[in-house]
Amino acid sequence: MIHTKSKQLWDEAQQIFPGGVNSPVRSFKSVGGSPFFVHKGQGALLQDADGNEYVDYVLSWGPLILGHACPEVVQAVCEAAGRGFGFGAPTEVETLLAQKIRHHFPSMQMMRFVSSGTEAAMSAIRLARGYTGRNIIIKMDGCYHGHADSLLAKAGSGIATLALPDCPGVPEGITENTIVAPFNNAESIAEIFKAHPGEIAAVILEPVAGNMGVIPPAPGYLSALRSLTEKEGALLIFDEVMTGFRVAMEGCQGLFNVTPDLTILGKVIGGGLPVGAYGGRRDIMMHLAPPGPVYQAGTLSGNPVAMAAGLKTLEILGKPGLFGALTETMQKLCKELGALFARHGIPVYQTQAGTMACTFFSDQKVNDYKDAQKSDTALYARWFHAMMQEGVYWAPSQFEAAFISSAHDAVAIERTLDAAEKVLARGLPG
Ligand code: HOZ
Repeated sequence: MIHTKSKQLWDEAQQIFPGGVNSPVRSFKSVGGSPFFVHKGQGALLQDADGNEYVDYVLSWGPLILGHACPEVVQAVCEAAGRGFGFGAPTEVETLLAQKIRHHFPSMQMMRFVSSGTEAAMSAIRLARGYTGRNIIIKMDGCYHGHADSLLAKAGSGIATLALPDCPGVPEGITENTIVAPFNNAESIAEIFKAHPGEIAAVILEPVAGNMGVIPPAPGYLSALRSLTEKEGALLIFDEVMTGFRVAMEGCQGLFNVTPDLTILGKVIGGGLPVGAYGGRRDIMMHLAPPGPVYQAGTLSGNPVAMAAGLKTLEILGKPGLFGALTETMQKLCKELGALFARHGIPVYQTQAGTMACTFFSDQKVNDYKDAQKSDTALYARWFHAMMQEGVYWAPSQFEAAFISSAHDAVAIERTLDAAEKVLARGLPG
């Protein structure tokens, strides 16, 4: 593949954007090399600036569950845009999207739209602290909830010790109210509550982790967190930005039958446009301004064009049988890929949750972030580049998810498996 134009664009981008990008992972820093620049997307395919075509399993990091430029969604966006791009005033489409979401997430009795998952997570944390009058938040190692200061924290020296900043620029005073625990370890959460009685405002997690690769919850883990938080008077917050309408139409809370107090959504609910949301029990949400004292605002919140994209996406996604078919396609792809890796003697540990999946280049089970970090990231990088050269775009990091769309038809799947066979038959020499 030739990437002449992309390399020229890359040189220009690096002059004006730190690392050449507006968000880190797309820089290819995790896998080496330099990124191609996208010219357009259509269905399951991306076309780069040099005209190269790829079957896309990133799908803008999950939102495009109907594929790129889905005609019905494009039409809904154009119609909305033709009525104005935004007003800073209420519009009916906001209510329609919220009602559609609540149909699938009944725990979200009330909700608030914002413009990103980060904004939704930081707002939910503030609301949990305001509602409980407590300060400490427990998050899980390897779970990502956006880049709000209090959530950019790494584990302290012991299980119940307060967290340390995970990057410069985050004052210790901020992360002193965050405790980081291992994912899939309910005993550690019990220990933290025991060490901090009456101080924990909330436990926040991705119920299926998607930002350390895809790691499902261990049996009973989510229900144990539900029991612990209920007993201790803390809120349980499910960050379903990635898993919402990706692992199931009812998210993890429906799939695993564990109801959180607050839920954070994003990605699919915006249909590819910038939308985040947080919501939950009415008695909690009514603590938000204007009815309550907890402040949160956003000029572009509930943007009608973005709302239209999300509403049309969920209307189509909710058609009988569609989500199940998508899940089956992902299952088939994972099974076939697993057989290819086995046939070529490459140990991998595969995970799947609905329409998202991950192939850890590891010869052992991956149950938490420490396990995930034992993966052979150099081998993953060689797989990534070899597949890209064959016209398949996988996530440019071992610690991300692969996503599928309704546009990933049999042709796209066969192209993917043919590419994998070629790549693995050639080997992935170090
Ligand atoms: N954390 C994002 C996906 N889960 C990566 C976005 C980016 O850096 O491009």
